[in-house]
This record gives sequence, structure tokens and C-alpha cells, in this order.
Amino acid sequence: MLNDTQKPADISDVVPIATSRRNFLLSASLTAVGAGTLIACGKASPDVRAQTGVPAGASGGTMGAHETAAPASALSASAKADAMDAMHEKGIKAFPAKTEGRGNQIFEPRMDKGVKVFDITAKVVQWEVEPGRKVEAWTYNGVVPAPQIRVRQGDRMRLVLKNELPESTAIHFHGLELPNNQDGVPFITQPPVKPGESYTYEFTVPNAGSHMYHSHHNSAKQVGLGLLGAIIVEPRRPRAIEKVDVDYVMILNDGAHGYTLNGKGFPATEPISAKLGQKIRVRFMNEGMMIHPMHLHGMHMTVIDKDGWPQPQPWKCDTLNIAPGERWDVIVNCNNPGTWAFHCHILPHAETEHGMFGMVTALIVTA
Ligand SMILES: [Cu+2]
Repeated sequence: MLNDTQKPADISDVVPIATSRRNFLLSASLTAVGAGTLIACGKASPDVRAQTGVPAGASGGTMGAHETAAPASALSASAKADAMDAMHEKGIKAFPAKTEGRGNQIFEPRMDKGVKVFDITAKVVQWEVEPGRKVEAWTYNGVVPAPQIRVRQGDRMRLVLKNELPESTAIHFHGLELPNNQDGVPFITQPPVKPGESYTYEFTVPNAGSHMYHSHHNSAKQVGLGLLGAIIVEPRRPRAIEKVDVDYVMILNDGAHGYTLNGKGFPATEPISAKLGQKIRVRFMNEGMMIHPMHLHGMHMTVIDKDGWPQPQPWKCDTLNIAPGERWDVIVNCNNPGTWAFHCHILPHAETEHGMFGMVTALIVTA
């Protein structure tokens, strides 16, 4: 447990919360909250990263602990509970909070003699992750995640990358089994694309499934800052189980912008909506550097694909671990009406004493 003298001097600078909430960062909880946020801000040392694999429990049940350390003038337990509950309620009531910018929208290609052409400019923008929290983002076409590419197996596609970043870059098509010279890895398959330069990729779309495109140059930084997006390849012959009412791509990230779902942290994350009886497909993709076990309340998920490959047999779960680089496709039969929490179950990625944040959204099933 930290006491005041051990408290990091800059904690108020790195904890992205309203000033009024800072009073709540007391004793024990500081460890978990501070460390989690440092990682979220990409400022953590390897040591701090190692520590946070821990113990969601380290941040839980701490009220009693600082009760003893608190001065006599401290609020009563019930007043503290009320203050904490009010912050939790405020966060939930704000959901889904409006923020500027929305990524992961369908990318309409332009056609050039039968080739689907995607023009992409890599550039730096200010990106609103949560209401009022703007960060520097490195983006494809100004949004995080990048526009969602949807093509069919056998399509001819071209992607023209213009680099307006202050660093060299390159695009890797993660999961696509391409000819070697289209793989997008500087010094292995192509030269880096220098600032101000353009580079063209062109290929016939091979294997179907949920894939990603992202930077493969200085990538811990560049992907962490937002150079990532989904490339969905529709199969030539869809399976019966793929017939769904809602097809939703959920990209997880844990880089410089904190814990995000499709470029936003709760309460600015987007709820998934369905009508009772409808089927939804969720395509989880992890562009981060940590594992994220995604847990849906109220209904199970049926796993159909891993990294775009059909499972030998669909299988059921309610918590599905998504490791870095992985894509998992699941089907949910929306047979239970209500608003259901849907979140990462590494709890410091989803909740603090101040309420829910980061990797939290909801599945709303309306009767
Ligand atoms: Cu997580």
C-alpha cells in the first residue's frame, strides 16, 4: 500500500480524471489505479507493466484499509460510499457519451477498371478518447480505428498509402496470406515509406475472415497511437451460421490512448444494439500489447472463427480471452432482453473507484 510520502508526485498529471475526482485517490487504491493509468498512457516502465498483471484485488476492498490511515476529520463511511456511488452513477448515466470523431466506419472504395482502390493518408490528429480528453493520434484518414475495409475473397484491391507522419511507416495486412512483396514489413519485404512519400499495395484478396491492417514500423508506438484498422474478407461461400442481423467489429487497444474499444474509452464507447431474437456477430480484434478477456453478461457467445479460420466445431463461452494479434468471431443469440454489461474482465482495464472506464460497453437487447 502506498502512503502519502510514497505517492508518485505526478499522479494527478497522468490520471485522466476530473479534479473533483482526484480526492478519491487515496492510499491503497493508488497503486492499481496509478499503475494502470501509467500503462494506459504508455509511460510505464517494464517493471510497472509486470506489476500490473496483478491482482485486480489490489485495488478492490481498499476502503477499510485507508480507514485506519485517514485523519479523524475524514468523511464517515456512509458519506464516502455515497460519494463513490455518485461517481459510478454519473459515469453510467453519461453512457454512451458523445465525443468528436468516429472510427471503424465502412470504407467505400473507388473503382478503377475493376480494382477496388482505397486511398489512405497517414496523419497526426487530435482524437477525443473520452469526453474532454483529447490525445495525439496517428491515424489512417484521421480516425481511430481506421475506416473498415470490406472486400470479398477474389477481389482485386489496391491500397495507396500517403505518409504525412513525421516518421517512416508501412502497412502490414495482418492475417492475409499475400505474396511476399505485399507483406508490408520494412527491410524484409519493402523499403520504409518516408515522410512525404506514397506507396502502393495491390493484390487479389486471398483468405476470408476477420483481419487487420496496421503499421509494421516502429509499431509499438505507431499502432499504439492509432495506425490500425479492420479488413474484413467476405467468404466466397458463406456458412449458414454466418447469417446474422448485426455484424459488429470490436477492436481492442491498450497503447498511448489507454484502454479502448474502437478508439474510445467508456463512457464514450459505442453500445451494440439488437432486437430480441436477432443474431449478432462480434469480431474481436486485439491491436494492443496485453490480453483482454472479454466478458458478456446475460447471454453466451458461440465461437465460430479464430484468426479468420472456422473452428472445427462452434463452442460456447461467456468470457473469451483475446490475445495481442488475435481475432475471434462469435455469434450471440439475443434471447435475453435488457442492457447487458460487456467488458474486459481484467478489472483494472474496466473499473476504478471512480467508476467504469476503458474497455466497457453494453449489449442492448430490446423486446
Ligand atoms: Cu483488458
